[in-house]
Amino acid sequence: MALADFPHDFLWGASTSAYQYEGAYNEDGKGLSVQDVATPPAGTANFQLTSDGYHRYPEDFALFGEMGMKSYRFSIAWTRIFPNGTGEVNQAGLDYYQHVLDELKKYHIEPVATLFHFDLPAALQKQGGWANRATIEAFVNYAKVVLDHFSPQITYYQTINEQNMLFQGAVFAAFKGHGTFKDAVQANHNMFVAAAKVITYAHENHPEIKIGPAPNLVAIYPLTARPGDVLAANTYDSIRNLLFGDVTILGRYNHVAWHLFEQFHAAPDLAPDDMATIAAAHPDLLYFNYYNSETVRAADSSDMLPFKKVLNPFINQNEFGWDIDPEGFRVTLRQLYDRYNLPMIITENGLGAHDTLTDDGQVHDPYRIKYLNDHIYQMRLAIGEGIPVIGYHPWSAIDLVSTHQGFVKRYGFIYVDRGEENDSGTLKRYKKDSFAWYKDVIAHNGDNV
Ligand code: BGP
Repeated sequence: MALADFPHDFLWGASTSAYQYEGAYNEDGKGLSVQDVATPPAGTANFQLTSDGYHRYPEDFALFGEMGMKSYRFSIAWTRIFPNGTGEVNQAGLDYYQHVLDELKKYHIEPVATLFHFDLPAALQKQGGWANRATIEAFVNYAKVVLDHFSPQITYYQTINEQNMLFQGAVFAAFKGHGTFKDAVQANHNMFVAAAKVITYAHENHPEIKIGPAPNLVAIYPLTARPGDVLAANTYDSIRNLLFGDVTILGRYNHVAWHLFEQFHAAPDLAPDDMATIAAAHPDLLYFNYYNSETVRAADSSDMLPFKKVLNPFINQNEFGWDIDPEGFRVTLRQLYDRYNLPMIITENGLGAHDTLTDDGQVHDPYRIKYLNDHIYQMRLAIGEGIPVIGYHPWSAIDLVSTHQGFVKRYGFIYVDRGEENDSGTLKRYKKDSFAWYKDVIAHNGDNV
């Protein structure tokens, strides 16, 4: 079978997020986010300086332009716009992102913006965070300001990055005694309502906008063909993956997830209009992040949940223990298109590794090239099957601080010298081997993969 061509206007991009890339955590009126006040794991970098993108984006975007990037997926820091989450707009924050857009325009790079990427204003967290319904209105208010201010400059928006990972984090925290399962479910529900309101507002006021959620989605396999393992995989898929597309796109909770919440006496409290609000919002696109697949077996009596995550004996892991599964990417693309029938943009996909800068300023990262190449190949096969993937944004455009494992877990096409984990280093930028490779892929519109 001949390989399909990528669409001529395919968005070959790359991705970052504000709190991981910008630094300048307290400059120009920015308020503190939950990331700024969190204690990072011992010995790993915090989010105060990161790649210093706040000051160095012109230099970085010139490199993005050199790579030929067609689009750039980044996030807007809520705390730059509303330092405390609500209240007065911080004009300097809006101005900063205007400069970002102006600079991208120089290189004809399409902005793909996330409204909320893990960086809730700390002031809102103090009042209960997403479990407090007041956060819904705060988010909608912030999003309206952003959408109105930057329209029509930004077409592609995601509402919430990896809501499902936020939910999973809250569930695991609850099982360790921090908060309750019910709070986690309620916070998750409130995010659904907030995102729905923003989607509807965008459509009513800025019809050019293409907006949707950005969950982290994976292929889920049963460890064996034993029916109990298959059932466990089915349950896990419903709650870990499908719940997020189902509520946001289909406008309903799937039964498996809802039943599980009820079993734990944790079904969310619904305000009278909530489900109508959710059902009224129709995302234009499904954006999603794909890194790996996951494998589960049936739970035994000591397990809290009706599935247990296990290693897949047929799949290699990266040095941080994440499964590497390009075919799982195609499984996921097929499953999502079957269920939701929406065009898709990949907002993250990538390999975290310890890279080495050689004395002559090179970074040889064949492992990253292989990972990305294999995933792009599967995406190309999926497009050949008629699945409408319209953009791809590897994580990450440039090195930045990992969510949990510091600066040494690098993902970028561009190496940033941060010295040792907790030094600022020189912050000098170096092109990795993967930079030239991705430049070539883009120049050939993917027909060399
Ligand atoms: C996703 C997040 C990103 C990024 C990425 C890699 O979950 O959306 O913000 O951090 O994963 O994960 P990590 O940094 O933990 O390796």
